Amino acid sequence: MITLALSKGRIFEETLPLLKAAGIEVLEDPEKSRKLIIGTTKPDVRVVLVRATDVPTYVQYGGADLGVAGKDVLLEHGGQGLYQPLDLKIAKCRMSVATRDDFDYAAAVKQGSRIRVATKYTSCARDFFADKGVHVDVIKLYGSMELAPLTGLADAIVDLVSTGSTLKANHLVEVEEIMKISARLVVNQAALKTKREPLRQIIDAIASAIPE
Ligand code: PRT
Ligand code: MG
Repeated sequence: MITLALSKGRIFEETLPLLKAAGIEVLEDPEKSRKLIIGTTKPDVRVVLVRATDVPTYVQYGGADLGVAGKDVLLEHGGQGLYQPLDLKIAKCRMSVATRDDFDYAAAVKQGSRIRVATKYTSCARDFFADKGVHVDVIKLYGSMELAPLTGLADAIVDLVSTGSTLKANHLVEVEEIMKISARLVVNQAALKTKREPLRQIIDAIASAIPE
């Protein structure tokens, strides 16, 4: 049995065409069913539905043989025990610094002021500002980051941006891009040895279906 960990929402939706190319179709719609384990048209392949941030953990400890996770999630997890053979080029966005539109970020950086940064991505944020030589106090949040600059909790946030409409709706502006983000295929390193052939087949078929 091969177990693939996916998260509901955009990762699931955008992985479906890649699986189809590998001859794998899921037998249930996770938005309609409450099941957490879904069968596929390949009797020896099943999908488990987990939180996006739990995908690397499932694969690391062998709860799943492979999974799909955003680069943002993988960087925060650290990637231990994971083989990352493919950039799937799906669920694309960017990780950026954003502030209130009346906050002078460039001046704060130039003056060497301490900047308070609220984010779910504490590790990425610390690395980014350390590389720039900017002093920051990083505040860990689990969601609704946009609220932090509006309430005075923080001067800036580090969050994912795709269309920019969430920032705009909250009178925030993107002041610096940290990195481009897309989802990766991750594979348990031990499974890669014990289930070599079936995993190789799936990885190769998915590789040939990655969008440009
Ligand atoms: O939502 P939930 O709390 O269940 O979990 P999650 O947010 O971890 O999962 P999900 O499905 O929302 O995101 C899974 C992965 O999709 C992330 O890890 C990213 O790699 C990727 N991805 C791609 C995104 C976005 N685009 C994205 N736009 N993840 C989140 N967003 C959010 C962003 O955080 C912000 O709140 O969308 C909002 C911004 O979108 P725009 O279009 O308004 O700019
Ligand atoms: Mg989300």
